[in-house]
Parts: sequence; structure tokens; C-alpha cells
Amino acid sequence: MADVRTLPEAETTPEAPPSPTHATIRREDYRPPDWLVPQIELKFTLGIEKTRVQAKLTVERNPEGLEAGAPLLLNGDELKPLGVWIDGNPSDSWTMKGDDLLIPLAGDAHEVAIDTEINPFANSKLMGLYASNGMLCTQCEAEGFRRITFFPDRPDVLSRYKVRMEADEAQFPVLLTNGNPVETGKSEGGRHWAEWEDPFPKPCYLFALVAGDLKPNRDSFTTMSGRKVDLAIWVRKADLPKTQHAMDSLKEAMAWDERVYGREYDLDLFNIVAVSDFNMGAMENKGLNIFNSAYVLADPDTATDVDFDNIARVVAHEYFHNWSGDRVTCRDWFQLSLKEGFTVFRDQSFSADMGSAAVKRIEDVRILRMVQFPEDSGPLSHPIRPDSYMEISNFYTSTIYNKGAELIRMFHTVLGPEKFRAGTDLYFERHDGQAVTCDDFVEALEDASGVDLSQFKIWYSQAGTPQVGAKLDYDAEAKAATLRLDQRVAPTPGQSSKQVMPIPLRTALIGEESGTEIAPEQLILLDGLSREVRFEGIDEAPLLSINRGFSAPVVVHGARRDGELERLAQSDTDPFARYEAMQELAFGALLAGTRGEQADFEPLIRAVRNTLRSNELDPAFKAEAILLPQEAVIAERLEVIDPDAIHSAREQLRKAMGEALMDDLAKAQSAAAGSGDDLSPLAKGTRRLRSVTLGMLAAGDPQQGARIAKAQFDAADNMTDRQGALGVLVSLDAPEREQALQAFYDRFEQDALVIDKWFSLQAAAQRSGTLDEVERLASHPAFTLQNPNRLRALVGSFGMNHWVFNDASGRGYRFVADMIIAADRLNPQAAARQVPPLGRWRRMEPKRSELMRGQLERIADTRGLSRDVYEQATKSLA
Ligand code: 0A1
Ligand code: ZN
Repeated sequence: MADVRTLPEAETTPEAPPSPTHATIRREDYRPPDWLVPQIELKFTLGIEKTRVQAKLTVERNPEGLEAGAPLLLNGDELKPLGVWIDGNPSDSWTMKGDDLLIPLAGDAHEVAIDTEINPFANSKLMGLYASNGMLCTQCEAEGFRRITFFPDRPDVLSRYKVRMEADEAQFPVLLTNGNPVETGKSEGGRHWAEWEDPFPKPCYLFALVAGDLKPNRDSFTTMSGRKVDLAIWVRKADLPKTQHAMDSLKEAMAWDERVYGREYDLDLFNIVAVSDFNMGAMENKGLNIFNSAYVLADPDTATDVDFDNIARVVAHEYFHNWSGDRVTCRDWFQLSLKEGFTVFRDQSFSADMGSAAVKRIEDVRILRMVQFPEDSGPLSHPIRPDSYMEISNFYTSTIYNKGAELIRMFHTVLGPEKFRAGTDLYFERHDGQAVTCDDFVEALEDASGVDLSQFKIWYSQAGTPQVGAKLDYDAEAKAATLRLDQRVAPTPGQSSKQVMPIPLRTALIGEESGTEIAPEQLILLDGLSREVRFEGIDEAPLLSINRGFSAPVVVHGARRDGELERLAQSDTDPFARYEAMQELAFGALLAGTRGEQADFEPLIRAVRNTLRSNELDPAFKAEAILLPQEAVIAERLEVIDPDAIHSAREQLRKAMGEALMDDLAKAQSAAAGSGDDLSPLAKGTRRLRSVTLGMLAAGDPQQGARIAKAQFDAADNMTDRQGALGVLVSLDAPEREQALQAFYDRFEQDALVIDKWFSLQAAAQRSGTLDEVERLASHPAFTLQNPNRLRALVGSFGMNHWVFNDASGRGYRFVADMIIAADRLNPQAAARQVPPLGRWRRMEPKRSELMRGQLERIADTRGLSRDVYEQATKSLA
């Protein structure tokens, strides 16, 4: 199979025109379907290289359809009809319209049968029905069902499914699909079959099928109305011992959704299947969730604490989709954030309830700033509800998911928990079984709460991160303070002028002397270009604590006096704002450093020392609070980006901190965290702080750092300590580096998910040799472009290595472009996900900017490019 080492040089034709399939789909062009499909029967005769699909569709003209007498349009992708029957009679009146099947129908109700044949083994796109490690599985969101059979592949066509699967019993002993099993039996030649029915009408993107040699971890859950639900997590036999955490997470998620949203599970069984080749994290198919094995399998020896938390988060996310996505789905793909933003908000709230809410909020904001803010300030910026797309797979973005969740959080903040809950109750009740829009969601919140939210809808349509100016003036004589706020949103592609946005800012004043709240927290709504808020009865100098809990997804530019941030870092009563004060202190030092100014590191060093020594803060919070902003996040604050200047400013600061705080760091690094399988918040926090302090310590004294890191690596009885140590070692030029990398590889060679870490850590190394290393790793026998996890581990991690990826030679850009072009021939979706780092050319210093554009142009000019990569590359150039 194709491999980067053997691929020929890509052909480039500068004049290659975009192919006609690269058309733009617009939200304003939405039309209701002309035909509905209330019922579908599917018969699969399964084989790895040949699967026959016999579909029988009950079709009815949609009374709401706009075109009288319209033919039936069934989408297809790489399919050929082997036979078409209308009401039982063979038909040849159909035609192909591109990839789609067009069938003229006289009446208003018919039965249409179609036979097709597909080759799951040849399906390297991992969309539709494909083979992975000898098993068969499906991925249909967003438009994969059309690769299985001809069908109106759009989320507003909901059908009842009856499915029959037939396969060789030895090869595929387990046959699963959505809903409930009805009957099973044996057929000739060692084959067997199973028939299932899903009672809930669903869009075809929620269809799923799995056939393979899998074993279940079984359990059950009794719902709030006393129904018993059978739960099973299906994996390869050897992986069974790694499934318990996912199962525990599932039961916690089921109970949480009952408690917090009043949502009960509705089928008699709930299945999860783990596959190792999967484009995304996981998929919420009705009653049969399919997961990337990275989000199912864990034990303390091979998975980090972060992996454990991610498993809980993703299991919950997919489970929550059963209501926010499956029972109530999207009318069209422009409404994707309806289900994704809401479901991310739900999984974030779940994780916050399961551990430290403050730390969880900090982590969520860190991801938003690291991924969504750069997306929103770059060429791929788009609103939460986009107006157009070429390829919908490109819109499973941090904006749709994470900024979408921030909007739902703002609704929650503005309404308060009770009214918000009344709103979601009404939403689920009113729209159960329907395919709806973001407007329907807001309307339900408004109707249930009596609160007008219309102003907030601008957040759905306007892209870009609002910049908020905040200045607090104090009049000691009048014992009054005045807060002056203003807002601005920079232009984004296709939106040159911006409207005012409503920005809810949780705000309090802290006494500079007393360190207590001298004006209690209030919710200030900045809903004009500017606003003044006056605080009375302020009898000591006030400090501004604003956007507490990150109540709005904006950048606040606070005008701060000397010493103000240091004082807030010590005494702000809101943990997020306290973290923020530390970050702002660090930013001050870092931005001065990138400008070549001599920065005063002392205030930050004092704040970090206080944090490390505090008896009231828990270790997980300490770890977050002392981490410096990442280089990509620093770049966001600069007009012109010089990656070398950012890197050296940050390294200089890390070194100064390491040297000044050596004793405190060494103490935190050596703190006992209990045994490796202790997953309590305290144990996890202690381990996290251990690795964060190790990194800083090594910056202060690399030799000693390498020694301690190697000792942590060798002594580790869990992957968190091991990976934490290796993550520090990979950036050091010390003999311990090679020793640890080799030991790690030798020990875990057979475990794909751990080898992904091995690739990823090396691609992230902050070291000048990383470029050579990454190029060598692309030729490593364990590297393959076919597995999305492996591609992400090497190329994805490298693209986020700001300093090395942006090497002045342009080699980093060329490497990523090579990988994208090669991967595109196998898996366009996975390839397209690697494009965004190349799109950050606009604010890059001129030389690099030119090199980045050059590589984007080379990609865009490649002959036979997929729609996925074509869209990302051409938009990145604009
Ligand atoms: N709905 C899933 C995300 C998802 C989207 C596309 C996929 O196919 C490539 C797979 C999963 C979720 O939000 O979890
Ligand atoms: Zn989702």
C-alpha cells in the first residue's frame, strides 16, 4: 500500500482548474426535500472485499416539497446501481446525475429497490463501510451513507431502519447495527445472519454497522424510570482489560444526563465499538456508538491521566448526543453547531462536575485559545453557523464545537441554571423526532424563560473574536470607581464590517489592600460599542476582576497599573481570574521579550513562587497557573510574527524561572502521588504538577533536568509520569534522551496507541534537530499515512510545534505539504485537517510568509486534489 517513501513526486499543474465537483453549497439555498423515506430495509451480504447491499426504500412525496412532480434524487458516491426496481418491477428509467441517481416517479408513494456492491477493503477514506484490522465498520456522518447505498443523504430525511446482516460466522462472529436485535440464524456454508430494527426514525448519518471478531465488556444501567439497559463495549479480545474506565464513564454519563437534564436513555441496549482506523474521535450512531480506540482503551501503564479524562469526556459526549443530536437532529449541515456546540457544553459541564470545575474551565479555555482563536483570526475563520461550504467535513472545527459551546454557555450564564433547564426541556419536548435549526433552539430557550435572546443571535452569524478594552478609574474622594468598556471585532473573510455583539462579563472589584471582594460579582452586559459602569462605596483602591470564569469568549485588553496583576494573582476570589492574572503577568514579560526589551521577570517569578508554596491551592490548579502561554498563543498577540523571537523570549523566561525557583520546583517534582492507578483528582494533580515543574527545572539546569527526568522515567509505574518525563527529555541534548526513547519504543512496540505518543512527543520536541528527526520518522517502518491517529501523531503534532514548524528554511512547511499531498490520495479528510497551520502566513514575517504561500500554492495546484484539501488550501491562500 502507498507509503511516503515510495510515492512518486506529486504532479503539479499551475493552470489546473478547480474540478466542477468543487461547488459551493449555500445556506440560503436550503429547500425542503421533495421526497421523504419513512422506511428503509437494508440487506448486507458482508465480505471484506465485496459487500452486496440491497436496499428497499418506501418513498413518499413530501407535502412540503417545493417542486411538483420532482423526480426522486438519491445521492451516491463511488456507487453503481446493479439493479433498480420500482414497486417490484425492474426499471431502467433512471439516470445518473454526476454521482447521484435520478429516478422519475409518477405517483406520490412508491417502493424503490436498489442493489449495489462495494469494496470495504479498498475504502481508504474511512467513510461509508470500510475494513479495519479484519473487521468491518461504518462512518456515515456527514455524507458517508451515500458510499453504502443510494439515498437522500441529508439530515432532514428521517427513516425507520430494518437491517439484515449476513456474513461468514468464523470471520465475523459479531454482527451489530442500530436499535434492537430481532432474530438471528445460521445459513449455508458456515454463514450466519442477524436482523435488527431501530424503532426511532433517524437521518442516515446516524446509521451504523459493525461485523467482526469482537468481545464485549458487558454491564447494565437502570434508568430513572426503572428500565434496565444492557451496555456493552466491543473490542478485540486482548483489549478487554482496558475497557473498564470507558464503561464506568458511560454509566456516570447516563446518570448525569438524568440528573442534570432529565434525559433518560430510550433503547434496551447501548453498544460501543472501538476501531483503530477512524477519522475523528467517535460517532454517536443511534444505539451503536463507534469510537476511535484512543477514546476507549486505557490502563495506567499505557494511558495518561489526560487520556483517562478524554475517554470520560468523549464517552459522555457521544452518549449525550442521544438526545442532543439523535432524538433532536439538525435540519441541514449549516446547523451543525446545534448539536455539537450544545453537546460540547454538556460534556464540559459533566467533566466539571466529575472533578475540579475550576481546572476544567482553565483547560477548556486553553484549548479555545490555542485552536479556536487562531482559526478565527486566520483565513479559515467562519461563523458558528457558516453561510457556505464546499466540503462539510472541513467544518467539524473548533469554531463549530468549542466556540459553539461558549455561546451555549453564555445562554446559560444569562438565563441562570433554572431558566436554562426549562429551555432545554422545552427544546427536547417540542422538537423530539425532528430535524431543526439553531433558531429553533434559541426560540425554545426564549419561550421557556421569557427572556429575549434575539441580540445574542449575532454570535451565530458573525465570525471573529471580539476584542474588549477595559479601564477602571478610581476616585478616592468620591469613593467611586468607573469601568469603561469598549469592543471591536476585526474583519474576517467575507465579513468586512462587523456589528456590535452582546458580551456578558462577570465582574467584581477586589480591594488592593484587603484582597477581598469590595464590589460583589455582577453580570455586566456590554451590548453597545462602549459602556460605562459606576461602582459606589468603594473605600479602597480597587482591582478589576473581569470576565470571571471566562464568561464570554473574547480577548480582554485591560489597562493595568504596576503591581495590579501580581496582587490579583494572589488574591482574586475567582479561580479562573486568578489564573488569568498569572497568564497576563507572563504575557507582559513575554511580549516585552519578543520586542527585544529587557523584561522584568521578578513579578512573575514571585507569583509562581507564591503559587507553588500555597497551602490552599490544589496541585492541578498550581500546574495550570504556572504554565506559560504557548508560542502559538503568544503569536496571536503580535502584529508581525517572528517565531524565533517568540521562542527565545519564552525560553529565556523559562530559564530564569527555572534558575530562580529551583528548590520549589524540585520539591513539587518529587512529591509523592500515590500509586499509578490512583486516579483521584489529588493524585492526578500531583502527577501533572510533577511534570510541569520538571520541565521548568530542566529549563533552569538542563543537565540536572535530564538526570531527574530520566529517574522519573525509570521509576514510573504509570504512563503519566513516563510520558511527562519523556516529554521533557525529547527537548534536551542529553544522552538520557536517546536511552529513554529507545526504552519506550522497545517496551511498547506492540501497542499502537502508545507508539502514537512516541511519534507525537518527538514531533513536538523543542530542539533544532527536530526537523531532521521528523523527516526520518516519516520513513520509520511504524509510520503509515493510512492510519489517521498515526498521521496526526507525527504531522499534526509537528504542525503545532510553532518554532520548528516555522523554521526559517521553510523545510517544515515543505514537509507538511508533502504529507498532505501524499495523504490526500488515500484519505482526503485526514489530509485536509493538516492544512490550517500553513494558513497562518498573513502575519508571519515576510520571508516565511512567502514560503508558506509557496507550499499552499503547490498543494492547491496538485492535479486530482480532493475537494477537502482543495477547499482548505485555496481558502488559506485568500
Ligand atoms: N459527530 C461526531 C463527530 C464526527 C464527525 C464526522 C465523523 O466522520 C469522519 C466522525 C465523527 C462527534 O461530534 O463526536
Ligand atoms: Zn459531537
